[in-house]
Amino acid sequence: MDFLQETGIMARQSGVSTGTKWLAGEGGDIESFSPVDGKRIASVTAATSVEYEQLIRTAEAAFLQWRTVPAPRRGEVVRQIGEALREKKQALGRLVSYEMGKSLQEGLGEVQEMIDICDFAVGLSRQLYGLSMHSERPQHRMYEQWHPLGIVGIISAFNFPVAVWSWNAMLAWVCGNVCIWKPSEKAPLSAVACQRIAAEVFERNGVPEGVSCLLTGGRDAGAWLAEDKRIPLVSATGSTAMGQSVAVAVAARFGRSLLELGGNNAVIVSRHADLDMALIGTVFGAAGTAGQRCTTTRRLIVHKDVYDVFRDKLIKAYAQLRIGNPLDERNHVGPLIDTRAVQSYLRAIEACKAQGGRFVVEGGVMEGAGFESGCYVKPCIAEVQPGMPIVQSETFAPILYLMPYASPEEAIKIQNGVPQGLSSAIMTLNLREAEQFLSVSGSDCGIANVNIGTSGAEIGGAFGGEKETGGGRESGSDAWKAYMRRQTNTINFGSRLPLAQGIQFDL
Ligand code: UN1
Repeated sequence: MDFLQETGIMARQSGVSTGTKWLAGEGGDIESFSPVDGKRIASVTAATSVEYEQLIRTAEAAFLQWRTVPAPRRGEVVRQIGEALREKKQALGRLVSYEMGKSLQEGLGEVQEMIDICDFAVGLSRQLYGLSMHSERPQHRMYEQWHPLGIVGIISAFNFPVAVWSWNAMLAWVCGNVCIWKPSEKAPLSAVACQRIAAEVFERNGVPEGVSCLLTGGRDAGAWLAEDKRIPLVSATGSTAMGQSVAVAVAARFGRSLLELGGNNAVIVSRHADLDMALIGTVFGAAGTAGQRCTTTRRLIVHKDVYDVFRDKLIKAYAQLRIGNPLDERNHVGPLIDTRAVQSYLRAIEACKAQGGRFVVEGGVMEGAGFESGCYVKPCIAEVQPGMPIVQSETFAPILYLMPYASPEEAIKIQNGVPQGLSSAIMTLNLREAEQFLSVSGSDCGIANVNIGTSGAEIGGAFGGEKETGGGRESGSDAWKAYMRRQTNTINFGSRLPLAQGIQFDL
C-alpha cells in the first residue's frame, strides 16, 4: 500500500486544517474503512466548534489578502496545484479507489477530472468577464464587474470524494475566495491527501494559511457551515434530504447555496438506436461505479419494437460483468461504500418486488473469498412500471429499472416523470427524435445527451440539474459566476447630473 505513504496518510491524523497547520481535532475520531476488503485504513480526527471558529477566523483573515492578489496570479497557483496532482495522480487515484471502492481506472479518472478543472480554472483566471452597457445618459459609462464572495463552504459526498471538491475549490480560488471543505465522513482520507497537496503549493507561493481549510466532521459540521452568516456561499453535493436541510438553513440567513443532489437518470433507447452503442452506454452507466454516481443510469426506457432484443442483450452483458476488487483492473464492478448501502440496496429490491417489479437479472450480495467486506453486490435489472414509488426514488446502488414505450412523446413523459432532474440521454440515429428530446418540450434535466450515456460528463460543461437535484451548476461554462458577486457601476464623467428615466429635480 505504497499509495498511503505517498499521499501522506498515517494511522491516525488530524482532519482539521487551515493549510499547512493541522489542529488537534478534538471532536472525536472518524474511522475510515475500505469497502474493498473491510479493513480499517486509518482514523481522522474531527473538529470541535472551537476549532471551527479557529478555521473561520484564519479563513477570514486570509480572504483579505487573497482577494487582492490579481486573478491571473491566483490562476498561476492553481496551475501549480494541477502540476502537483499530475505528479501524485497514481497514488491519489489508488487511495480514492481503495477508500471509496471505485475501479482503479475510475479513481485515476477522478484525479484526471481534478487536473482538467485546474487547467480550466487557469484559463478562467484571465476571463472573469463582466459586460459593459451603454448608458442612457450623456457622458456616462456603465459596466459590471465581478468580485469574490469571501468564504465558500464545500460539502462533498463519498462517491466523488476529490473531484467535486476540486470543481468547487479551483473555481472559487481563481475567483478570489477562500474555502472550507467538509468532506464525506465515509472518505476523509482522500480529502486529507488533497489538502496536503494544495497546502504545500499555497505555502510555496507565500499564500497565507486559511485559503484552503479542511473541516472533518459529521452532520453538525455541515450545519455549522450552513448556518454561519460569515459564509456567503455553501456548495453541497449529496442526498436530497441533506440538500434540503442545507438549503433551508442557508436561505434563512440570506446566504446562497449551490446544490448538486440526487439524480434518477434515464436513457431512452429508440427503435432507431445503434443497439451496440446503446448497450455500452447503458451498462457502464448503470453498473459502473457500482451504481454510485449521481449520474448513474437508473431507468431504461426502451421502444417496444426493440424491447425484447435489447433486454436480451442486456441480460447477456450483465452475465459478463466481473465483480470484485476494484484495484484489480480486470474487474468491472467494485463494492458499495458500506454495509448500510448494501442494506438499502436489498430494501430497494424487496420494495421493487412488492410493488410488482419482475427481476430479469437477479440481485444479491456476493459471498466467499474476496468479498469479506460484505459490500459487494450484483448489478441487477427489473422490469417495472414507471409510476412505482421505488422507480421514482434514487437508490445509490446498481439497480436498473426497465420499461417499454410506444411513442417518443410517451418516452419523454416517462423520462421527465420523476422528482429529480440531473442527467438524461437518448440513443437514436433519427434526427427528429434527437432534436425533439433536446427541445423545449424534451428532457427537463440539466444534462441531456444524444448517443452517450447519462454518466461521465466532461468538466467543460456546467454540471448540475433541475427539480430535486437542486438547480446548482458547477464546473465548466460560466458556473464560476456562482462564486462571485456582480456589481453594476455607473460613472458620470460630465459636469451635469442628469437623472435616469428623464426625471427633472431642479433645486
Ligand atoms: C457525481 O456523481 O456527483 O458525470 C459526479 C459524471 C462524473 C461526475 C459525477 N464526471 O459521472
